[in-house]
Amino acid sequence: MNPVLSISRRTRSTPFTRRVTEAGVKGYTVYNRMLLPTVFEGFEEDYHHLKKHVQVWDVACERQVEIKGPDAFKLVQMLTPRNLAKMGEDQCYYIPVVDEKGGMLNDPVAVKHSYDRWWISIADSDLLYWIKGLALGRGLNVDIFEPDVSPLAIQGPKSDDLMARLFGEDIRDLRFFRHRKIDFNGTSFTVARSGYSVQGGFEIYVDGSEHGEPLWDALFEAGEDLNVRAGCPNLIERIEGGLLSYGNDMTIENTPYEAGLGKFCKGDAAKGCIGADVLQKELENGPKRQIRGIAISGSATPPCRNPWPIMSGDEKAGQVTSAAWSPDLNTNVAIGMIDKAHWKIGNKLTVQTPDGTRDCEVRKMPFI
Ligand code: THG
Repeated sequence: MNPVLSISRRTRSTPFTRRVTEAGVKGYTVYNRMLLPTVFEGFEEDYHHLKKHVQVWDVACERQVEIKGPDAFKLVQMLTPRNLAKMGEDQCYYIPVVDEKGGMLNDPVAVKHSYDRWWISIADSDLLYWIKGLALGRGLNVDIFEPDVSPLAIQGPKSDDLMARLFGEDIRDLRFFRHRKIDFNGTSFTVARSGYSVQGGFEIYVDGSEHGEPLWDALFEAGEDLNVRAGCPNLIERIEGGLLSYGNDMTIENTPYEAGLGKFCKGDAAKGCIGADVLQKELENGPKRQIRGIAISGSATPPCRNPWPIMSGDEKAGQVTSAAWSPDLNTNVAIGMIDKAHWKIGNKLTVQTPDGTRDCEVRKMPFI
């Protein structure tokens, strides 16, 4: 028997899990202690469909940490070196979140509703506890909790068509990483043009679990002739697109500069940020290693479950943390962290995969 994931209360189901099961989900991972589908037809079938049509993704596991109260702005700025001063009330920002040593704790999307009300749409780590701890320790006047809000992503080139059918033509005008309200069955949801693919699309923040199935059903009814399918973040597509996975491609051991997120730490980087001084030093000295794309030669590699050493002769040069066969690029694409001496684009190195040593080459990210 193949290993299976035993599902219980701890591995939380989502407002969409019943529909996802009916759609024939073939694999799950656990993310923020919640089910996250990983494959439906197959990684390659899902990939081709995502690039051509439109998919509906249960990404409820991107949980929200709501921060509400007079000190909300101050607290969110303490979390990140990204400068939030000019952020509008219709904007989302991708923000590195760091600890006092500049180590990455998460890489969420911050959704600003107003100066005193924010959602932090988190990647896979227990950020709620860090935020509550900071607020308590600094005596801030805020409420911090996980609301009953579950993102549902509409991704792929036909997302605009599908969304326009349900929510009106105006939705096409929504800009990247901006959000607005849409009406559904007499309730109102926040929707943003965002999502964990580079095919374009939207994320609907479904506020109230009871709305999950009605919204899912409406999307599938409206999109039948668009070939809408249930989908999920696709390993191949997200590596090609250079989208990072917290816990895989970077951890608390890495600074945002190492993770290649330096462009989000610019400016008079957020004086209020915990770890700002350490990051300033790292900016002056430069990181010792950094995220790179890596093309790995040969036929399809196995999945990367543990980091694979990257070698320059007998010397360790870094590690690969995500890898997949790319049908469109006709090579294995990978994401890894490479030491400064070896990180130049075009450098030829080797990588120790579970089925042997392969040649590899440092590439620009995103691949596509
Ligand atoms: N959507 C929402 N919440 C999330 C994710 C999401 N939380 C968890 C996880 N994904 C966080 N990680 C990422 C990683 C990359 C991006 C978004 C969330 C992303 N990056 C673009 C890029 O790097 O090209 C754009 C960044 C920008 O320009 O601001 O979209 O997917 N709700």
